[in-house]
Amino acid sequence: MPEFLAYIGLGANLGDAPAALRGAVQAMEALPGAQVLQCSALYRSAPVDAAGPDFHNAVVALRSTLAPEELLAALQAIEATAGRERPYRNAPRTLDLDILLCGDLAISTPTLTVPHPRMRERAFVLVPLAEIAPGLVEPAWLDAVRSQHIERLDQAW
Ligand code: A4P
Ligand code: MG
Repeated sequence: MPEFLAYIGLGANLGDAPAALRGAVQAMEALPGAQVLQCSALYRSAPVDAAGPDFHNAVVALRSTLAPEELLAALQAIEATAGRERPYRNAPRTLDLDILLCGDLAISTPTLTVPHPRMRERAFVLVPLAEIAPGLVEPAWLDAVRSQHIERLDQAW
């Protein structure tokens, strides 16, 4: 598999969410076949199409020599280690790792859709993604999600 640059969206709104996101970055750094290149700041955001407490969100860029489906499996294993349960769609979660982009690949299989089908509707994805990869986010997309509350946290993480 040729290597590609993947962008991963991280989110959590149960338990110690910043610690869960930190642990996820460390686990991604430890993956054979993936190398974390960039991390956005940590953001706090109001739930979108979901219930429960505010989320913490971030986006990381990683170079992957894993195939996209292998990367998805590795990310799901990291979610499972963080105690992720799936009682229902969009339930509050200890850790959610979504593949946003895999280079310029377009993927549509029963288990993986890339680009992530809902990324353009979500400030909690677009704002941190624009921070580390401004060229990938069109100003009009950011404009369209302006009403979604998101706050950049200054804390190191
Ligand atoms: N799947 C397909 N494509 C992908 C992809 N590109 N990346 C499949 C990851 N997974 C992908 O995901 C369900 C199935 O999607 C997986 O088994 C995989 O085969 P899931 O994480 O188990 O379920 P989910 O969380 O209910 O779905 P998903 O897609 O993660 O939810 P969303 O739509 O991303 O929404 N509000 C704020 N403020 N911050 C958030 O982080 N997150 C959500 C989750 C809703 N509201 C939020 C936030
Ligand atoms: Mg997910």
